[in-house]
Amino acid sequence: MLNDTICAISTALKEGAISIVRMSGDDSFDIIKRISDVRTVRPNTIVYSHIRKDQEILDEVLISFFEKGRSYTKEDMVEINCHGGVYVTRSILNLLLENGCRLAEPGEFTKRAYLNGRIDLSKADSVNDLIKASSSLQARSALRGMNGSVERLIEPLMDEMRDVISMIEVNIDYPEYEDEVQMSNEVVAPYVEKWIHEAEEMIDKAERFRVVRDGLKTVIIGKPNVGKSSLLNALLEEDKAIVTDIAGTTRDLVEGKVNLGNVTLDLIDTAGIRETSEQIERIGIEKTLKALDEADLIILVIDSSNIDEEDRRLMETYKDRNMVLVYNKSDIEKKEGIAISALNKDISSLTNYLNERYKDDISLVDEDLLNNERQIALMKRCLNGLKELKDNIGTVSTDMLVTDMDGAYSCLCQILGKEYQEDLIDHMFRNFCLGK
Ligand SMILES: Nc1nc2c(ncn2[C@@H]2O[C@H](COP(=O)(O)OP(=O)(O)OP(=O)(O)O)[C@@H](O)[C@H]2O)c(=O)[nH]1
Ligand SMILES: [Mg+2]
Repeated sequence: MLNDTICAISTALKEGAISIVRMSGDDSFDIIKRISDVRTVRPNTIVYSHIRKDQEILDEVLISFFEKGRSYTKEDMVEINCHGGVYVTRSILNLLLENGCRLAEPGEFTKRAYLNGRIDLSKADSVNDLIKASSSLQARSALRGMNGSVERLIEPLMDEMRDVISMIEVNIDYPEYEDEVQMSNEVVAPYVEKWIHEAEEMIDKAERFRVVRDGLKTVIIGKPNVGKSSLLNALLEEDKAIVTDIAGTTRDLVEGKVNLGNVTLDLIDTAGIRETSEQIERIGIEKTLKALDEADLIILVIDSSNIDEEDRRLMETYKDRNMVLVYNKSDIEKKEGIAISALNKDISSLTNYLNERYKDDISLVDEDLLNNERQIALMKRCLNGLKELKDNIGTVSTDMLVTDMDGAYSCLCQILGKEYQEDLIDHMFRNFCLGK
C-alpha cells in the first residue's frame, strides 16, 4: 500500500485564516496538475494558483511542491494552502479523492516517513508526543526526541553489545582465527554488569522525568477539618471543593490540575480519614485509600493548632511513601517545617518546597532520555534479559550466552524500530573483514 497516493487535511477542521491539505505519493504531481492551473511542477517551490473543479474556481491557493527524498515522507509531496473555511477545505479534499488519492489513515504521513527511513520509530513517537504536548516540559522533551535523543542515548550500549555478540560468534564460526579475541565468560561478565547498570539508570531517569513532565499524581490527605479542601482551592486558585467547618465535608474525590512554575500536579482532595459509621463518608474514605495506592506524591495536612494521636498515626503509616508533611492554619499557630495558611492562600512555603524538590528531575529535560511507555517497557525487557544473562554466566558455555544477549539486544532494536537481524549482520560484516 506504500505505492498509492494519500491525502488529508493537516490543519484543524474549523474556520480559520488558512488550512493545509496534504498529498503524498507518486501521483501527487500529476494529480495537482489535473485540478489546478499548475502546468509544470518545479520541486521545492511555492506557487500561487487556483484549484478548479470542472473549470470553475474552487479556491485561490498557494501550493508547495516537495520532491521525493526531500519531503516529510520522502515521497513526492504537495501541500495546498487554501482558505480556512470548512466547506472549501473539504471540497479540495474531495477533489483529490475523486482524482485518485486515498484518504490517509491517522499518522500515515509519519508512518511513511518511518517506513521510508527518514525517521526511526523513537522519532515517530516524538512527533506524536509533540502534537499532544500541553506543557513546555512535554514539548521540549518531544522536540529532543525528534532530534534523535533516543538513538543518541542507546546507540553506545547497542554498539558494545553488538561487538561482544559478533566477537563470540566469530569465535564459534571461525575457531581457526586465533588472533581474534577469545570471548570467555570471564571476559563477558563485566560487560553484562555495565549494561545492567546502564539500563537501570536509563529506566530510572526516564521514569523520574516522566512523572514531572506528565504531572505528579498528588493526593491530599489528613484528618477531617484540617483544611485539605482549602489547600486544594488555594493551589488551584478557585473554589473547587466545598469548605465548611463541619468535619467530614468532603466525601467524594475532588480533582484538579495545577502548574506551579515547573512542577505540574494532578491533585486529588479526599475525604478526611477517621473511624466512622456513616455510610457515605465510609465509601469516601475507601476511595481515599484507593487513590493513595496510585499516588506519586502524598500531601499530609495537619492542623498545627490541633495535633493529636490520629495525625501521628497517619505520619507513621505513610512515612515510607513519597510524602510531604504540611502544617496548616499557621495563622493560628505556626510550627517548624512547611507551614501554610490555606485559608489566607498563604501556601508559598509548600510550592517553593515542591519546585525545589523536583528541580533535579525537571532538569533532566536537558538530557537524552527514553521518552515514553513503549520505550521504557522495551528497556525493562532488555534489562530482564540482561539479568538472566548474568545468572547464566556461571552455568552455561559462552556460545550459549549469545541467545540471551540476542534477546536483550533485539529489545533495543525495537525501541528504534530497526530490524534486529539486518542490523546485526550489517555490523558484523562491517567490522570483521574475514576475507573468505
Ligand atoms: N484559621 C484557619 N482556618 C482554616 C485554614 N484552612 C482551613 N481552615 C478552616 O478549617 C475548616 C475546614 O476546612 P476544610 O478545607 O473544609 O477542611 P477539610 O480537611 O477539607 O475537611 P473535610 O473535608 O471535612 O475532611 C473550615 O472552616 C476552613 O475555613 C487555615 O489555614 N486557617
Ligand atoms: Mg474537605
